Amino acid sequence: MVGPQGAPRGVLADDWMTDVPKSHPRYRSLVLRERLVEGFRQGVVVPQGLVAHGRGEMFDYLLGERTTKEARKASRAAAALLVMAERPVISVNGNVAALCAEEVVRLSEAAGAVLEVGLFHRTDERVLRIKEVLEAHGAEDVMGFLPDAVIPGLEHARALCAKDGIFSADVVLLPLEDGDRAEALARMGKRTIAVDLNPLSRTARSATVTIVDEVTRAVPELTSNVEDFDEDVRPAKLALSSYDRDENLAQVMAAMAANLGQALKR
Ligand code: PTJ
Repeated sequence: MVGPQGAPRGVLADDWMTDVPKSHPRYRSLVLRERLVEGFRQGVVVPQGLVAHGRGEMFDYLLGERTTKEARKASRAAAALLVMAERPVISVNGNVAALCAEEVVRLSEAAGAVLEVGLFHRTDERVLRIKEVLEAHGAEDVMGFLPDAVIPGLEHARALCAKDGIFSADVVLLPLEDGDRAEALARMGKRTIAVDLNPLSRTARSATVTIVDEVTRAVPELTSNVEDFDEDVRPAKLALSSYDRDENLAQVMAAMAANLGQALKR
């Protein structure tokens, strides 16, 4: 396979990037794809990340590509976990860095959370690039480059973590993940927040709080909820106690099924 400029296999030529006109009915969705392709060109996103995004897009389509009331409720509960946490950490992978680095840095500032790069397809070069992307948006002290701890019970590279980061966190935000780390962190007694468009995924079903929403919508919503709770823990506690993960996931699936049902009637 060669690119349009005769680029060799695996190397994307400049004009693989497409200028998406704002008038395009699928503008937002196409812009997110462009961000991922750019992230891939820069060595931030792995090819598997492009596939993972496609899976997410499918579920987002069923959701109507909007933040549902269920996602808003989960986001309030997640914000509650973050404001009540002593040592919150946000784990950042390649897709998240490419899609919403700026928003993630803002969330870390609002929540007083550490940012740690945690990769499934880990190389030192990628960790460094993602760290640089976050730093370009103002992040400081990004962890993950020199891991000095291991999450017990995980056999892949995502077990590697920072002792002062994920290893000693009490609450960990895990956007776009596969489930075994969420389960392993739960075994360590940590509370976890997943952002995952797939309500059936293992992560969605094992996190303490799961926000079923597209990550570029979910992260700013979470930041504004954290800012809203500020220091007052009473409404935060209420948001957490009135949230039931499995009930919330069931409602999300019902909303997806209803959207499909509507489409069948047309
Ligand atoms: O950067 P790395 O090396 O850590 O690798 C990142 C990927 C995403 C490749 C890795 O974590 C992976 O393989 O993840 P999975 O197992 O494919 O899970 C990703 C989940 O995120 C799936 O359930 C998708 O539906 C969901 N997802 C994909 N894109 C989005 C999303 N959820 C929210 N917003 C999205 N944009």
